[in-house]
Amino acid sequence: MDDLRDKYLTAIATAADEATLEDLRVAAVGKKGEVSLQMRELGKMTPEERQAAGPKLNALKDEINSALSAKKAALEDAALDARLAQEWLDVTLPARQTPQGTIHPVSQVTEEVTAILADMGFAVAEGPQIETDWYNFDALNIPSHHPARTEMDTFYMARADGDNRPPHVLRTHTSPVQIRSMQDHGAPIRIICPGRVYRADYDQTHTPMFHQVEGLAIDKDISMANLKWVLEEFFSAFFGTSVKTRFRASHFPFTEPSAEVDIQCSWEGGTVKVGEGDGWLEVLGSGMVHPKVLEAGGIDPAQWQGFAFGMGIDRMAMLKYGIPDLRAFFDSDLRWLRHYGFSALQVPTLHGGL
Ligand code: 2NM
Repeated sequence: MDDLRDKYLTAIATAADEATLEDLRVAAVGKKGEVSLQMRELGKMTPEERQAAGPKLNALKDEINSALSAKKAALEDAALDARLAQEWLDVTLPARQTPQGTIHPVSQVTEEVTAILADMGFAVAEGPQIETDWYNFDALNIPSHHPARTEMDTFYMARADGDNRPPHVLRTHTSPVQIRSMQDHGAPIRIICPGRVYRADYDQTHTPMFHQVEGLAIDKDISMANLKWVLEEFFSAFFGTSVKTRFRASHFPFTEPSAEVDIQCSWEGGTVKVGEGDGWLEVLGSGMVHPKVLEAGGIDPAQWQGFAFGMGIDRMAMLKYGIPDLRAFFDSDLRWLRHYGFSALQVPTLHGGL
């Protein structure tokens, strides 16, 4: 019996992990363990022999059980110590600094433009940036051979070989949102669509992603005169001074007639000032929505008519806030952002800042 005691107490003391300990428990005091088997032998003994052996076996079983639980506790302590040594954390260290950004000029100007036009009764509409070529081109009366449709100008979404479904594109203007809005809400309608648009173009004055806001007003008797009033009112509110406009005849597939709009400016010492002088700056395209475009939007051109316009937000931000280089807009340079960006307190309210 002393052999058994030495064997198990030594093995328990040197066990490396809890699995080994469990194996030892089963082998010694489990149902068919060595100590248990010896206890079963007690039944075959004489009362005298049993008097001598019984208490010793019970004591051995107790001793092994306490050695097992003591070792188990020791192994758990060691595991916890090892984990604490690994996962220590110095809570007295100074907090890591998160760089503080600002409101980007594009966001600021989008808010300003939206606030002014919303005050004139235009609702904001949004839509997908990945469009079908139907919404981006066909619905806008852009013919299938038009250069704007080529991969030179438009980003086409990748296609698996043999997939002959009509292609998807990154929208090249926000007009598809206006088609969707006409289909969803019908006429009359007054909306603006601000958002990101994409064209395969990158140089001093073009980035492959830029921002646009387009306006649309459809009713029974909307005319170019309404367009002119809205735009002059808009530019004066946006630049904070009365701004003259000049309409020049132009051509777009989605409007007829079409006009490009210039705003009054002066050019002095290399800087442009809007609302003074006798120079002109082209900032916007517009016109009366083409009957085919109304039809694509599910609106009857025999009953309804209206104007649409589109302008570049990035360009408006450069003009209003004197930002010289367009490409710096999308560099995510914190120093640039701290110089040209805005604080939350400068977000426009029509009653204050504008
Ligand atoms: C422009 C110029 C002229 C325009 C047309 C439409 C629509 F969908 F209603 F037909 N939205 N925007 C439009 C018209 C846009 O951007 C230079």
